Formats: sequence, C-alpha cells, structure tokens
Amino acid sequence: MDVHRTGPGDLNIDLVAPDGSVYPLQQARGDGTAEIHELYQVDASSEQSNGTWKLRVTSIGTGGSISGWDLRFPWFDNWTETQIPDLGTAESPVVVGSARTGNAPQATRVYVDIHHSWRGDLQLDLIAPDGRVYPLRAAAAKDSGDTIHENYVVDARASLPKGTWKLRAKDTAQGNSGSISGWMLTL
Ligand SMILES: [Ca+2]
Repeated sequence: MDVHRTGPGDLNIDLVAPDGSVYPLQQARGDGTAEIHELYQVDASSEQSNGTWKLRVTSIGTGGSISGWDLRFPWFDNWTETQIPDLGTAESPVVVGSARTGNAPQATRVYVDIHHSWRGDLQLDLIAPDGRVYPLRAAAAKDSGDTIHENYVVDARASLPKGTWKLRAKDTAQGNSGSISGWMLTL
C-alpha cells in the first residue's frame, strides 16, 4: 500500500472484502508521517477471493491520496540460498499443494532476489509443474548490475497450480557467478 497524506490528521485504513467484511489495517495517528508504504497481512480465509476488494481510507482532519496498492493471495516462497554456478544452471523449487481449483492466474506474480557479480549473465525462467516455461528475464551481456530485486507478471493460465514450480537461473557467460537468495510465487 502506498498512501500519501497532506496534513497532520488521522487516517483509518481498511481492507474491504467482496462481501463487505472489513479488515482494519491501520489507524494512523497524526504523527506527521506523510507517506505510508506498508505491507499488511490479514487472515481472510473465511472469504471468497472472487469479486471486488477495496482499500478504504477514511481521513479525519487531513487530505491525501492513494497512490497505489495491490492485493496478494497466498504466496509460496523459497529462501534457501542456491548457488548459480558459472556457466551453469540452478533451480529453486516451491511446492503448491493446495486445493486450488482452476488454472494458474493470468497475472501470476514472481518476485526474485538474486545476487551475482554480473547479473546480465543470467536468463531467468519460471517453470510450471507441467514443465511449461514462462520467461522472466533475458540475459543481457552489457548489464553489469549485481542484484536482481524484481517483480515479474506472467500469464500462466495454460498451467494448473498444483505441484512443484521452479525458478530457473541459467548463467550464460563465463567469468562471474552468484546465487538465488530467494523468490516468491503468487498465484
Ligand atoms: Ca557467469
């Protein structure tokens, strides 16, 4: 959530489910904080996910704006450090064993945390349980950065969610190496 406040008053911030249930996220007091950048976790397991969710901001004595927000349904992650050998390939798995029905979402989200002495060596792909390959990032020989902290959105409707998903990092050039620190998959 990214909310900006223009004055010193209070903001009450709630998540409203499609059926109208209200989940309070924050009661921001007039502490002078102008920008609220926060990630909140709520237990919404009694809700149907289908429908319109709302972020509701009630201001008391101040103005402001909602610059942006997003809603993430359960994510799967793997924060075991995985070495990516020079000119080699590494895979980091997550297991989705849920009772989810239907296909993976049109907006399947991946967050990647990689450290590498020349990140342009790397080609990143998401591998679905059925073996389908969803490209995330192409190798770029001139890209000398050393971290990848990036979000990707892929249309994974061709795959079913249940099973083992993998982040695959392929090192395509000699001389530098690194590791996958972790990654997250949001279905
Ligand atoms: Ca390399």
